[in-house]
Amino acid sequence: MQFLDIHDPDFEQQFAAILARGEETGREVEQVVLDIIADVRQRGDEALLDYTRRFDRLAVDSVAALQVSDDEFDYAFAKVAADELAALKLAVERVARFHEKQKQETWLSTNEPDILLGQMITPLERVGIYVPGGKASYPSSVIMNAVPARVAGVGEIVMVAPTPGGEINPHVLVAARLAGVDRVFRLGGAQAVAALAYGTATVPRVDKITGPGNIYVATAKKLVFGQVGIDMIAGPSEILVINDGSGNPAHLAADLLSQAEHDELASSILITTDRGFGERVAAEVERQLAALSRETIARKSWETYGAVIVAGTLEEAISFSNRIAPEHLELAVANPFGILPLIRNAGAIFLGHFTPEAAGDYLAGPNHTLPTGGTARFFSPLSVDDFVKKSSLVYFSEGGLNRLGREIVRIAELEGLEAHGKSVSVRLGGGSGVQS
Ligand code: HSO
Ligand code: ZN
Repeated sequence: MQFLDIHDPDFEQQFAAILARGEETGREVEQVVLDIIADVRQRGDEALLDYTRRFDRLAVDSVAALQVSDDEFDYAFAKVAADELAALKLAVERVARFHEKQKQETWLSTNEPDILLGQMITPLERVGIYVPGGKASYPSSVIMNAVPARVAGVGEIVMVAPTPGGEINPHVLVAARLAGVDRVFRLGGAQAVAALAYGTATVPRVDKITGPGNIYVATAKKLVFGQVGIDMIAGPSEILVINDGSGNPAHLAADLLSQAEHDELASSILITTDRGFGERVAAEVERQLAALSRETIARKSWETYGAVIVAGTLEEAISFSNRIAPEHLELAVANPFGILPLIRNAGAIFLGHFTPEAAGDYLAGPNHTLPTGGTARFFSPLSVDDFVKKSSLVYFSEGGLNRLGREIVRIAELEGLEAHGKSVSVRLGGGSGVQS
């Protein structure tokens, strides 16, 4: 952890390493992924079986056998405790309710005579959700990806998850069912992304792929973009906490660690106007770290990419935050709503001393798939918008075309596009325009 002062002449330099995290480029990864995509396009299911045997140590003789059966779903439900099921159900309900509010309606404006203009909203037909295997296999991420798709009205939600050795996390399956996932395949890595992007005999081609994954998955998503839509390329998670000396250092230390435990590359930063408070938080982090089950990951993250920064004023802290554009921003100050209008860039904003980020990670309602690495400057959280598309609607009656036709022809002429102009002028000037 670095203990920094924003007024230190070396501050920018000291902070640079934290900003640069996770920036290593994966040229070799890209080549490996390109080869896998080409192979899946060419050999389809056969290639999927080969890679799944090789990378996931799972040997079956058809991709259909990789699809999770109803019996397996039943078995998963039987394994999940009643209170766990209740918590997951509550999360699905709350996340669905929040995302319902994001829905946009098709509209048609009629405020001009003879002309109707509008925008039609159509859900995507089929989407694919990637769920990582291993330690980052989170039921909450299944909910955060599938629920907005369902609320948007997506026709079919296909989920893929690597299952080394065949084991699939029962909570992930239960979350998938509760959130409205239609089919689950035990597939992962670049091969799963390629299968969803291009389709194979067994895996259906989707219109968009969302969900987090390792560097191979992220690279594959980038490479298939254009063939399909993708959500965003998520980098390592981060939190920035703005503090004015109010609140409890132990609480803020716990918040910083909740992000640090995700990943060695995660970054947790406190910026406070109160040096003494900052010191107490740093000491608390040390104390709490020792008791964490994921101490090794959290400690590595905190030591490498953690920081406590002392700022002169809250305004200074806020302008630093706006520059960082954090994925998660906690306003751990006495009057969070008072400073909210000054915040410009942040994926999700948690207001006040009783709103730990974890509330938003799980069930407050908003999505936990958020722009990372400063991309909150121009990206938004995953939402219903990611699962619909818009079509523009244009209707001119004959009167409408007569009214605007001359100007259309003018612009066509100035662009030297004669046929464009003619497609209008042949219709202008009286009668129905229909030649008999
Ligand atoms: N904080 C993570 C999401 C998550 N937390 C999943 C717990 N499970 C990235 O925003
Ligand atoms: Zn989290």
